[in-house]
Amino acid sequence: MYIMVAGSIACGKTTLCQRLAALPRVYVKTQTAEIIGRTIDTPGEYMENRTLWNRLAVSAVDSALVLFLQDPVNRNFRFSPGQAAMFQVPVAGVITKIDLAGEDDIRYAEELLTLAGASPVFAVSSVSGEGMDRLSRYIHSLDHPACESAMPSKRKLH
Ligand SMILES: Nc1nc2c(ncn2[C@@H]2O[C@H](COP(=O)(O)OP(=O)(O)OP(=O)(O)O)[C@@H](O)[C@H]2O)c(=O)[nH]1
Ligand SMILES: [Mg+2]
Repeated sequence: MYIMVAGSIACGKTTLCQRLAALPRVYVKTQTAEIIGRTIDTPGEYMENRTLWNRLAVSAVDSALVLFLQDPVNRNFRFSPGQAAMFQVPVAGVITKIDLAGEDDIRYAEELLTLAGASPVFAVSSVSGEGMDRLSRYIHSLDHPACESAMPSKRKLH
């Protein structure tokens, strides 16, 4: 099963997908939903334009997990409160670009993702790799439910 990645334009979705797939970081503007490794990368337009939300719902059908991404530096919040409820699968949050962000930015992004209904919330940099191990462990724990103790508790920033 796939992991679908959603969030505003330029919040870091493709870069995170490349990092999770251990691919080189190459900038490409995402034009349509596409598979990168085991992720389904989506264009930011799908989240920013409500009339395209049905495309997110369709891409999520083949997914075991949805990740809501939030750029902490550009406080361009496009999720609606409780939006995670539109998906039938768990929705976790990922604060991206933490190599560029201050503590206040990161806290604010965590609040926004929590408001959108994402839990737990991770904080990563797809450039430096900071925080990627925790996110990878979480994904692994969903693949192998017996490793439940490896799962972070809810509402805690990882
Ligand atoms: N410093 C830093 N830059 C990042 C990080 N993640 C992404 N970027 C940069 O942010 C810009 C946008 O990243 P993308 O991954 O293409 O963003 P996206 O969400 O896929 O954007 P769309 O496809 O347009 O929706 C690029 O210049 C990336 O190099 C990060 O963790 N740290
Ligand atoms: Mg992209």
